[in-house]
Amino acid sequence: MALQVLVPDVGDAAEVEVIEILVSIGDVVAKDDSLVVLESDKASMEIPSPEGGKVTSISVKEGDTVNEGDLIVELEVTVEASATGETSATGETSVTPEPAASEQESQSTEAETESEISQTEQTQTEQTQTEQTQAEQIISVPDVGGADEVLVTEILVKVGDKLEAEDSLVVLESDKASMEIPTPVAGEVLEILVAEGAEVKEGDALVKLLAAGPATVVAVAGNAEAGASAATIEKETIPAKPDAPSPQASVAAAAVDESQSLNASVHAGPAVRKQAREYGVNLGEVTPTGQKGRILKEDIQHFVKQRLRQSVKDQSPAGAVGNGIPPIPDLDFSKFGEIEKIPLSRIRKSSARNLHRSWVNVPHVTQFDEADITDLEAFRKSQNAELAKSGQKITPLAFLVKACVSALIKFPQFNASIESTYDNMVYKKYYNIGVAVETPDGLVVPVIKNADKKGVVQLAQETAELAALARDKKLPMDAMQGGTFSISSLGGIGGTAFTPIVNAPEVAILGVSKSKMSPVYDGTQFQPRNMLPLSLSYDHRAIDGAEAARFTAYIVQVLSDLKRLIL
Ligand code: CAO
Repeated sequence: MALQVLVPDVGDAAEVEVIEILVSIGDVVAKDDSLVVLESDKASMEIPSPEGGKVTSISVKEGDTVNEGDLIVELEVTVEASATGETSATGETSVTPEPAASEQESQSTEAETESEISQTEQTQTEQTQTEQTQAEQIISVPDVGGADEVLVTEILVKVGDKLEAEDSLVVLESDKASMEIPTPVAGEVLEILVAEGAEVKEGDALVKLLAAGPATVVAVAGNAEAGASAATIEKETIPAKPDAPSPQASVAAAAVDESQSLNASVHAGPAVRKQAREYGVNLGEVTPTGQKGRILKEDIQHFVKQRLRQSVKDQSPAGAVGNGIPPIPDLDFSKFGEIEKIPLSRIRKSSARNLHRSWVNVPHVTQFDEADITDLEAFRKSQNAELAKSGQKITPLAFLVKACVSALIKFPQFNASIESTYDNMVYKKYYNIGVAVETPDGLVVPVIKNADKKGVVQLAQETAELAALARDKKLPMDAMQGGTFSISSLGGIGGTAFTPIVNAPEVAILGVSKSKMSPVYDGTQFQPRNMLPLSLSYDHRAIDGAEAARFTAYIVQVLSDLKRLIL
């Protein structure tokens, strides 16, 4: 049987807006499953399905304004409809949501309440006209349409706020609806008597007000007829003390932070508010994209994504730095002259992160030394002359790789890593040498695997191939992994010394600067010798200074005496 679900009586609101469609055509819904969310100025409500069935058509879309009796959804019911609302002969059903019920009733009862109020007001005014011009009044939870307990999801005021009548005080939320509770009288907020997240029921105190002007209203606490749109108030007989807030009031004022007051003007449906609570999102900080400034679920998702990205950035060494290290501010350099912004390449971002991570984690020390490579250079050049026919070439780097492997075998602590827990040193029994390569996109460090098993010519060839691949952006990922020690050679460019950064979790890196002919005293006279500057940076947590001095001195020996290199 076809069943039409219509917009119910939604209290005194003439028109309400469809803010969310919760079903799609073809969905099978159970009785009481929510179909759409409607929202008036003061309340939003989910419209439940009166019966179980299949959604065959949806006659509204998000953003539509609808009136009582408008068709929302058509269902093909699977069981005989026994509508909770009024079912017409044609199967039309008008569903009455819980808050709407209270609002509906409130229409007829508000008049009664008003007349009660004015009668009481008259009596009260007569009784107190000479004694009292202001009174403290407690605003309490009204009838919330049958819901036993509702959740205080937002407190929209803070101590000291001056309110007009009908200004919203808090947002309450039941399973099916959320509603703003307005103050029925103008006045100043003296005390907030509930906390966000509290479960409250009809009659529970929400806010203490110092009513503006004479005490005009006395209502019976827990007035079952007041409805969601009119909070109940109690008049207390305590004399007004506007200039002396209670200690509790001060505490409450301190507890109400800025973010809560930001929520005062937020428009969002119950599903959105629920999602915001689940994610711990302050709706006041979310940028709304819905109609009339309404926050949508997508806005919360966007907000959460943004915050996650920001938090990653904050922890990223390339951006702001963790560990309490203040970040370097991003200045607006255009204030001082013309600028051009070019996005960083992926390689530069990644090396920036790695270098900074190493810089802040590893206590670096650099050991300097010089190797006499006069004989080595003579040998290399003679080899290159022979290799020229085959198009191959050996640079000093291949000898340096060979010398380093030899030193790593002799000093295994340089071919190791230290555990972050400081429990163990991990000694590696393989010798994979990373070689820093300059590329147009930034620094990359391809790894010569098992360098101990390769000769100088092969090492030279492999280094050249890896460098070419790196510059062509064709290095496979695994060619940059598994390094145990690194070499950074700036010798082809120049410089006398530099302090390379350890490629953690390796514990040492050898920097190589440009060799040059220097006068070296041999005990009787100065000799012209080709001297190669070396800079060994090491992780002082893993390596002692004396070991580093020995390690570097050994490399110097090996480079200075080719016979050792062969061994
Ligand atoms: N002293 C003097 N001359 C040197 C030298 C040294 N230490 N090292 C290399 N040279 C010479 C070479 O013999 C070659 O000379 P010829 O053209 O006459 O043969 C010339 O300098 C250029 O060498 P190269 O740079 O092409 O080759 P390489 O094997 O020395 O280096 C590579 C290869 C990939 C390491 C290099 O090209 C490179 O990218 N270096 C930069 C590394 C870098 O940026 N490090 C800093 C990282 S931050 O810590």
